[in-house]
Amino acid sequence: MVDESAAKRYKRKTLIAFIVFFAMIGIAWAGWKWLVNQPLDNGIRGGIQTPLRKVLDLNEEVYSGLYSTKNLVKEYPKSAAVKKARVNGDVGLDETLFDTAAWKLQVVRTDADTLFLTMNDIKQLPKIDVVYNFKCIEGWSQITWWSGTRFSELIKKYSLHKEVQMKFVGMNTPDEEYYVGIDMPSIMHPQTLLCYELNGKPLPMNQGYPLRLIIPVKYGVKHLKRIGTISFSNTKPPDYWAERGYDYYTGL
Ligand SMILES: Nc1nc2c(c(=O)[nH]1)N[C@H]1C(S)=C(S)[C@@H](COP(=O)(O)O)O[C@H]1N2
Ligand SMILES: [Mo]
Repeated sequence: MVDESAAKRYKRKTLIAFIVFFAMIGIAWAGWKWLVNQPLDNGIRGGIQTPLRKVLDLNEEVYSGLYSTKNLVKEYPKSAAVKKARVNGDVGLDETLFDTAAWKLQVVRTDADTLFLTMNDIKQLPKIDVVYNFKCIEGWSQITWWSGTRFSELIKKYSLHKEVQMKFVGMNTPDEEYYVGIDMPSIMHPQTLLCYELNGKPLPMNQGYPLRLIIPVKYGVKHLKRIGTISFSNTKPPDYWAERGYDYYTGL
């Protein structure tokens, strides 16, 4: 008698456990189904579902809000810099298509008149060195020594007052294959350089000759090599790696 009811209870419990178990699987499956069926955000390649993108955007807002331009990235003595800096990423750097002699930096002003600057124009601006720990998102870092002029000197020298009121700066390689978007506080940061020297010598071709961006407050992806065009906008300019699923700001 006693055994029988115990067995019955046991059977019922097992049944309930099974029902709950399968219900959970059902819920998880339905949730997953829902997520994967959500529209993708506008990424070119690895686009992600909009609910996931919303979480990423929220993270970005939190971090860019915490980030302060008053903070300087740690600097090192020149002697601490690597003699042979690692080369990474060659999008937009096809040498066979690049006319070194014809290169000019194009600065597109908001009223649509474009400045064309030579390397000589840029070298007239105050020159500084920045020695810092360059970090790539792929998981390597190294201390490197760069020289050039602060981005903010360009703004000052060419009276880009209207432009600096904008929220973002966009940069492209001359062939427009690689491009980045940078928030104004980061591009105006005192350690952000229009850079033309590495270890005291002109930039090598594969590291962005004649002019590249050095932006210590960001990961490597934002350090566009071989600047062709600079533009200003209130909306996020297209960004090569953001379109491939990376965080837009990639701040440190
Ligand atoms: N034009 C261009 N700039 C670029 C890239 C690229 O592929 N093309 N890669 C970026 C990435 S991911 C990194 S880590 C740095 C590497 O700079 P380095 O080659 O001087 O080490 O350049 C950035 N700038
Ligand atoms: Mo990188």
